[in-house]
Amino acid sequence: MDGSTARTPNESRALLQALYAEMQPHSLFPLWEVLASLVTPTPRSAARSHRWSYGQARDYLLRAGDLISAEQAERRVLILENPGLAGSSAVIPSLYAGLQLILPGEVAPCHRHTQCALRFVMEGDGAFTAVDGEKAVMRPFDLVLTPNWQWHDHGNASGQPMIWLDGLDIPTVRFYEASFAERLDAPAHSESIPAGDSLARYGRNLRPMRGSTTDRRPARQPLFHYPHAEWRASLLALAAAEPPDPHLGHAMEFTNPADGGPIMPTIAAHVRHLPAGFETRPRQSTDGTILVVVEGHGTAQVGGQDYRLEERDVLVVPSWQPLTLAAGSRMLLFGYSDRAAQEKLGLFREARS
Ligand code: GTQ
Repeated sequence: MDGSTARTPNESRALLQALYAEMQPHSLFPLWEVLASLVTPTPRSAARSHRWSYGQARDYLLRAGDLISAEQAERRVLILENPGLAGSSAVIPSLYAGLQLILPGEVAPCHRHTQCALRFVMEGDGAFTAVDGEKAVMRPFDLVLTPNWQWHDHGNASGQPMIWLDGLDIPTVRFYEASFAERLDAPAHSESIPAGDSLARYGRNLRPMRGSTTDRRPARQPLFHYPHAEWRASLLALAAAEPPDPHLGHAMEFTNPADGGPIMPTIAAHVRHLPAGFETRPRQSTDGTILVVVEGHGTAQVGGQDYRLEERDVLVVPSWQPLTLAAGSRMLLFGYSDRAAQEKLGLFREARS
């Protein structure tokens, strides 16, 4: 018997509702009620675009600096939480951003975790991050990595506060439920290797000969310091040689010298140059991106929202929201995103108009 044709639509609806109610206690649900919201034709992000004014965040961070030490806090950081992702500590669904302060004489104790991290220096000069006992002395707008499961501590022997932006894959690791972390018994790792050693060994298109006893760093992540002086010179040389890409301006990605790919397995990072007066064409991409203004000022439009951008401001651009940037003066920007993970998963897409 064909039961469905014998019923009115209202009867069918009521029977379905009764069926759902019976199934629910057994953790069973009808896909057809939710399919359209699960498999969307284009990305739907709960994340919102947002700009953090650096000056405002800095004031709050310095006030926290008066009230809690880096040692007490383990990491003294203000989280840049996306206003559309309340309670998640995430800046986009897959990534985290925070502003970390280390005052003169302080140490953020040594630990390691399965989350990988990048640091982008916002201000201060001469504090350090040590990775597996090797210090990288940090200068403004340097990029420093702490690849996953490597011991790291931070310290500041300079006379000024240092503030940097932390970019971690905390939400990605949470999604995979793969977080492990431990503290070292000592506050700092023994300093077995001279500061800057990895940069000299692996950062100049050279490496200790494979198989030699001096090939020391983990093979897959040999380099963890990308100084501002170096990336800026490369970017400006590119800018002097060619007109900008209409959608990106002049843009260069930081690479892992081991394989030429992104800097870490989950996070990609890049820098951009926009000539004064240049306006990019709109571009969408699936990788939610965090941008930092390094030099200059301008405006951004993200999915129809307008933002003014000043030096050191931080802007988050969620997945698939069209972005245009307009440079009021020559602009240099740093950005990081989850493109590295998305490319491995075959998910990354962009659209240019
Ligand atoms: O410096 O290791 O912003 O473990 C969040 C978690 C920084 C760090 C953060 C961390 C760190």
